[in-house]
Amino acid sequence: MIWNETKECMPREELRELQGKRLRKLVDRVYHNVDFYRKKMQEAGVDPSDINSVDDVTKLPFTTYADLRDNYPYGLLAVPRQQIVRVQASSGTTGKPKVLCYTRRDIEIWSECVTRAMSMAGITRDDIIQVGYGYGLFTGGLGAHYGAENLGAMVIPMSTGNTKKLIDMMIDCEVTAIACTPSYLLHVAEALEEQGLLDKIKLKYAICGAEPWTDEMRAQMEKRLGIRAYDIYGLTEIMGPGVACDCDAHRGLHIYEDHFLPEIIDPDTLEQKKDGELGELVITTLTKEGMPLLRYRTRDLTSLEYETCDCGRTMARIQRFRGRSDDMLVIRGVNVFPSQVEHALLTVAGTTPNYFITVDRINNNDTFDVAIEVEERFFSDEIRKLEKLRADVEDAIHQTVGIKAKVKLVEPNALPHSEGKTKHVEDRRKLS
Ligand code: DLL
Repeated sequence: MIWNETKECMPREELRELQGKRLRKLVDRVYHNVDFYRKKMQEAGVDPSDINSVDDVTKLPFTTYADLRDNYPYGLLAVPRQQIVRVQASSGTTGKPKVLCYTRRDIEIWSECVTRAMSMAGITRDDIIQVGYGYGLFTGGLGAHYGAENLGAMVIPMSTGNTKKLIDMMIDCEVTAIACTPSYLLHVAEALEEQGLLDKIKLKYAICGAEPWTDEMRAQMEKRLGIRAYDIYGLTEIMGPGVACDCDAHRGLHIYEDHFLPEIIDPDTLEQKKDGELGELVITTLTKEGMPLLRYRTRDLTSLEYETCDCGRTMARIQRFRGRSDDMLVIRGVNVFPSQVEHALLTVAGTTPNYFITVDRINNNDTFDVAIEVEERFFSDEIRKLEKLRADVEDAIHQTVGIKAKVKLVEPNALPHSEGKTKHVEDRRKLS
């Protein structure tokens, strides 16, 4: 079903006009209300009156994740603080999270985008949907929740961390749809198989995202669970889940272009790429009130296709993600920067900054291993001390990053060293 046909199937010329109108208003708003943007535009020699259509977007300055961090927490607000009704956040490269502030209208638009995504997946008000994304600062839980309620479906706010309860309620409450990370859904499928409960579930749809996944994973979950699975994309900085979602045609994720203006750029030259060419996805938030962003560099590498889809939607389609242009890892749906791990290690006495992270996907679960060189003396000490150090390091990483790593302590010089840039990460997951 198409939730908002007028918008989702709008002829492209009309859409471009709408985008142009919204872009003009947005630029005017940020220029007059956000010091950061006024300064940036002045430095770039652009005045709001220079923006007359979507094509003029290239005149505008980019916004990066570092800009958000430097203006933490309220520096980029475009409305008085009193108009903000919600804050969400996600982890950053250092201790400070990226914080996003929403007005009531922002929450309404976010909910509608998630509702559009759920409708695209075939979910209706008759469905019973379990939300298995984390509730809290992470946008997954509350984002999916509000979208499902807006649709009129019945929502079970499971959050994460209790698979047994999720399975019990899935069966008892006759759950028909689930929203969670793809790797977690495969974990649930395994648990159902092991317990011989597959024929007790009524599940029909899954809407999965927050981490990269593949067509093979989709095929597996569809076959094992007897469902249809859809991909949902989003990021905290822009809004949360529901920036884009794939339809039955599975030809890419439709981005809701009436709210988000996408571009693909070359991450080195910052020049716009042509339709269909691979590059970094950049998004301008056309309608956001609380913390609108001009040309936000997502760091996600992909391409855009514009021709009308078999489903009738005219909105551009984001193609398979090919990774990121920075060093951020998404492990079990959580954003992890190697610098955060380094940060955590430095808080534990006896460790050195020589570490190596290995990420893999085994039985559809992400593994997160950290090897770290520690001072020689620990190896001549009692085992108990070494074990205590290992537990302290695991604890420090968990506190900083939010997920558990398996830590291995190694002797000085056991890890590869280089004279140039030291490689700290190996991601063995085959996702593209
Ligand atoms: O992961 C929002 C979200 C929640 C999306 C639930 C979908 C479902 P962040 O924690 O800020 O927000 O992480 C955003 O995760 O830049 C991508 O690198 C990655 N990502 C998110 N969805 C997908 C997806 C949420 N469907 C970062 N496919 C993004 C591939 C994804 N990568």
